[in-house]
Order: sequence, then C-alpha cells, then structure tokens
Amino acid sequence: MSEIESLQKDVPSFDPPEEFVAGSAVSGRAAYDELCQRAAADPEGFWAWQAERLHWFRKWDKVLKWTPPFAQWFVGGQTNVAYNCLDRHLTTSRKDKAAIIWEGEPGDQRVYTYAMLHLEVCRFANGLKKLGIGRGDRVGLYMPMVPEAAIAMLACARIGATHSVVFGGFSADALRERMNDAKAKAIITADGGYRKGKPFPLKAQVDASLEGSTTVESVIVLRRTNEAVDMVAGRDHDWDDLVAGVSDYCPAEPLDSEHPLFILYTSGSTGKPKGVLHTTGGYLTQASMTCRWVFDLKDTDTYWCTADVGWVTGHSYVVFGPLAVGATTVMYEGVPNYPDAGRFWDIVDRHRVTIFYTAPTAIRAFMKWGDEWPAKHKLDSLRLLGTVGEPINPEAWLWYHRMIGHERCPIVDTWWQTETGGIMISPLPGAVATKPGSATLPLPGIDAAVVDRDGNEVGADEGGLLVIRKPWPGMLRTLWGDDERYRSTYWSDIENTYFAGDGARRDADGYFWIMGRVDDVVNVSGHRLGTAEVESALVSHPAVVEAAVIGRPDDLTGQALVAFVTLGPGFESGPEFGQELCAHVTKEIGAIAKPAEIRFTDALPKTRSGKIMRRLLREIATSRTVKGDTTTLEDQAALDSLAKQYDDG
Ligand code: 7RM
Repeated sequence: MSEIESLQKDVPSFDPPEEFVAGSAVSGRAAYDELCQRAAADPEGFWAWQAERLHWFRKWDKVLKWTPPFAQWFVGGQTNVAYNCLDRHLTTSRKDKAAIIWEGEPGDQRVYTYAMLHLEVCRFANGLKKLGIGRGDRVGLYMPMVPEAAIAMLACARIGATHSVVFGGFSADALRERMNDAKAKAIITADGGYRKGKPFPLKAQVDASLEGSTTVESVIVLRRTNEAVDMVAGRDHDWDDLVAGVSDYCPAEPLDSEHPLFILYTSGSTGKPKGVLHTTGGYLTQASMTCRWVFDLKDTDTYWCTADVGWVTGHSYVVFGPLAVGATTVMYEGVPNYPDAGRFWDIVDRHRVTIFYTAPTAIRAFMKWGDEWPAKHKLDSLRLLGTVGEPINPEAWLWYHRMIGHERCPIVDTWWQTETGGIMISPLPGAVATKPGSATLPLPGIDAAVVDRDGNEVGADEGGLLVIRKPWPGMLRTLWGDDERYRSTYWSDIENTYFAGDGARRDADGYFWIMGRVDDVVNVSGHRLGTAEVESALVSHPAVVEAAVIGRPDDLTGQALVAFVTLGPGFESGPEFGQELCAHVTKEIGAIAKPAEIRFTDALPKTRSGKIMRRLLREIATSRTVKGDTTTLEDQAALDSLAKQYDDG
C-alpha cells in the first residue's frame, strides 16, 4: 500500500521568461541539468566550488567529514559570517550601497549602507565584549523587526558568540525554556516593538522569563517604543550606553568552519523545543548560493523577504544570505494590513522592490482582503516572486502570478526547513519551468527523493516520504545538547537518510509536489490522503480562500475527513453551501476525498509563522477541547471560537 495516495490532476506549466534565461546565473534547463550532473558526479568538488566564493581566512583541509548522521563541512577552514556579509564588500563599489532598507510599522524609515552597517556591527560587537561575551557564549535575541536585530546577529557572529533568536511574539515561559536550554549568558532585547498600530512589550517578558535564571548575566535593551521599562542595576544595559565610547572597529574572529553560528528552536508537536544547530562555513555557502541561484540576486535588485528574524527564513533570507551576496535587503517591522491591506504593495512601490518573497498564508490573506488592494498599486518594479512555508495551492499561486506578478514574474516555490538551513527544492527562475503548486526540482547538489518506508524510491505520482540521501552544507549539525534526539528524530526512519516529516510525490517530469506533513495524513477506508491535495481542491472553489483538512475517528471508515473552511468576501456559509463544496471536491479529485463534515470559520489556528496547526483542529474535532501545547499559536481567539462553535453544535 502506498504511503500517501495522490489524487491530483495536472496543471499548466510556465516556461522561464526569456530575460531570465538570458540574464541569470543558471541559464536554461540544459545548464541546470549539467550542474546537477556535475554535483552528482563529484558532490564534494561541487560544494567546494561554491564555498570558494566566500572569504576564508584559512582554506579547509577536507571538504566533508561524514560520520552518519554527523557531518562536518570544510574541515580545518576558518572564516567568519559577519566578515563575509560586511567587510568583504567595503573594498568594492558596494561600500556605499544600501545593505538594509528598513521601515517601521508607524512609517519611520532608515537606510544602512554596507559601510554604516559594518560600523554599527563593530560597535555593538565591542559593546558585547565589554560585557565579557565572546567566542562560544550563547546570546539570546528577543527583538522586534528592527535593523538592530540584524546588527545584533552579525555582531554575535563577528566575535564567535552563538545567537539564538526567539520570536518576539513568544511568551516569557517559551523564552525562559529556550534560554535555559541554550544556557544563554546574555539577552538582547528592546523595550518593545510595533504591531497592528500599537506598541507591544518585550522587556517586561524578558524580566518575567529571568526569574530563577542562573545563566543570564546581562540584558541589553534597545529603545524602540520609549515605553517605560524596569532596568535592573548591574544586569540591564541600555544599548546606546553600552556602545557609547567604544571603538569603531572590531576585528572579525577567524572561526572554524564548524563553529556554532546559531541555535534556532523549533517546537515539535510534543516534548520540549528542539534546538536546531547551524554552524558557519557550510551554512553560509548554501545560504549565499541559493540567493544567487534561486533569487537571481543582482546588484541592481531591491530584495524583500517578509519573514521575521525569529524564523529560519529571517536568518537565511533576510540577513545572512542577502548580505553575503552584497544585496539590498528590505526589512519591515509590522503586519501586512496596517494601516490598511495595501501596506505591502505600498512598500513595494515606494522602494521599487524587484524581488518579493513571502508565505502562502500571507498570499491567501491578500486574496481574502480583495483584489482592490494590489490593484491600487503599480507593482511594476517586481521581477521575481517567491513563496515558502507551506504547500501553496495552485489557486493561490495563480492569483499571486496574476495580481502581484502581473503575469510577468516567475514564482519560485521554495521547499526547505529550519533543519536544512537553506533552500533545497525550488525552480531556478532562468532554468526550470514552473507548475503552480509544485516546488519543482532539487537544487544541484541536493539528493532529494520520494521513498517508501524501506527507503526504495516510489513510482511517478505515488506519494511517499520526502528524504535527502546525501549530506548538504547547510544541514543542521545536531540538536543542541542532544545528539541522540538528533539521530532519532531525523535519521532513524530510513538508514543513513534524512527524513523530517513531509510527504510528497514526483510527477512524470520528476517534479516534487509536497503533500503536507505525514503526521497529518488521513486514512479514509484504507486510502491514505495527504492534506494538501484535499485543501487545494477546496480552495479551487471560487468562494474558498483557505481550508484545513484533518481526520477524526469514524466507526465505518476508520477516519473521516473534516474540513475547516474560510470563505472570501461576499460569500455566505450554510449547510447547502457545505454540500456544494463537497460536490466540488468530488468533482475535482474524487469521492474518496469528499469531506464528511464542513465547518466554516473566519480564521484557522496557525503558528506565528503562518502554518496551519492541524493538530489543534484534530483535537477540537475529536474531543472538543484543546489540551495540547499552544505556545506557538498565533491567535488564541481563532481557536476559542472554533471550539465554541463545536459546543454550540
Ligand atoms: C522554511 C520553513 C518547514 C516545513 C516543511 C514543510 C513546510 C516549507 C514549503 C513547505 C510545501 C513549500 N521552515 N514547507 N516550505 N511545504 N512547500 N515550499 O518553513 O522549519 O518552519 O518549516 O514547512 O512542511 O517541512 S520550517
């Protein structure tokens, strides 16, 4: 029996636009195929070639030391991430180029050139040193989306301190758990930040999180909102005071390629959060290669990735990747609908953004808010669009292509994970034809496959487990302090193979279609259905903007499909409408996928990075209450109203 059954029908495909074939780093399908062959024939030679683009204080002795499941890349080499992101550009024409263009939610703006950013990073690094922070120490970051978040990350990297960013929306408890696990010596925070038109506090949460802490000696506080905060004498330092009088230069430490760059906690569905560890040389090699190849980043580009630095996307594609390749990266502090639902498009037009990278959850929100918002803006500076974070249903892809890309911009649907460090499966915009809903093909050097439980590749259009069979430079090295959990979580399902939970199929062209998490697969009468395809069928109805599908126990069929559905503007929910949607799913992908029950809702429970939390919906549909961990939940009200709806019948 197959791992997951696929019911998907075919969709149109879009060839790379001529300008991209002519002008991008990987030009044409043949060039892509050749790179793949080259990488497959000599993976170490291929990755060494990519690593050579970075600055190394000392070249490596050995490209890869692989003692499964533990990898070391560019062994013996010494480099520094901040040096690569900053110093290297100062002797070039990029010295006075904008590195970061920042916009606060209230509308304040700042621009840092590479020279200015270098100065601020040096000064803050010297401030950290004054507090006795250096190589090997862990430093927590709990910041709003302000340039100082990037400055703090780069300052840590510069002196060899390992940072761990905790998303500013997390609670004091979540922060405490992560800082204790990392044994952080300091926390960098702010009084607060702006979100939805209001200041939100951060320092107060840090104070609460530190009750009983034995490792945190210093707290550095940036003034952002100027709301009052308590400062503990001896422990707490004002950012500005800390850097007052320090030297303008701080040398970048030559660090081993395997020096820990950052720990980023991801919460599994159960148990304590996992501290995903990324190191230096390999991570930056992949982050920068993917910026050049996937985003086609050029010196003329203004690039905007909307992710928060609290997520891996903010690490690899707001800060480290774009700066390593000398790009201009846009940072925005707030929500997409403040002061109105046109904010993102307003930013795109005013800053003449050329490359825009966001998540399906945002795209679906824009669909819900209506076409009039993007239609009010020119959006004519855009040349490339990207998406990440969840499967994007063809409907949303086509909307993005039409309403934002004006049918001119290729879309790169990038599949990767916190654990992979950088993009793994994605079209290269000048080389690989796109199909709406498919992440298309693995990048050269990435040995991705779809396999069964025994590790054998499954046939075309058969669902299976998405795995990576060879180590790659951006891969996580371990889970912080827990090698055994690292091994059992990622490397124990299939021998010497990385598997981190996604189901997928490949079509006859070898294209990858992510089918959702295998934990979310629903088994209806022995048919194992992935969530993505059923949700996509629902969303292909003109009235539906978002859907989440889960299984609840059923005496007859084992599990029955329950669909939670959000309608677009102007559509009324009701029992008849539920019938219509069921009929629609039957027509689109077949009767087996017809939901047994449809629930209408204004909002779905999501993580703060926008992923639908099906686990919570499962709990609601089965037991009507939610007892599981909700630390990562974005909107408690959405969940409460769903639970209530169930109680009301
Ligand atoms: C970058 C990021 C990882 C999980 C991953 C998938 C899902 C991410 C896509 C996707 C389909 C995509 N890191 N996912 N990108 N699913 N198509 N293009 O999101 O660690 O937070 O999440 O996200 O399930 O395993 S993450």
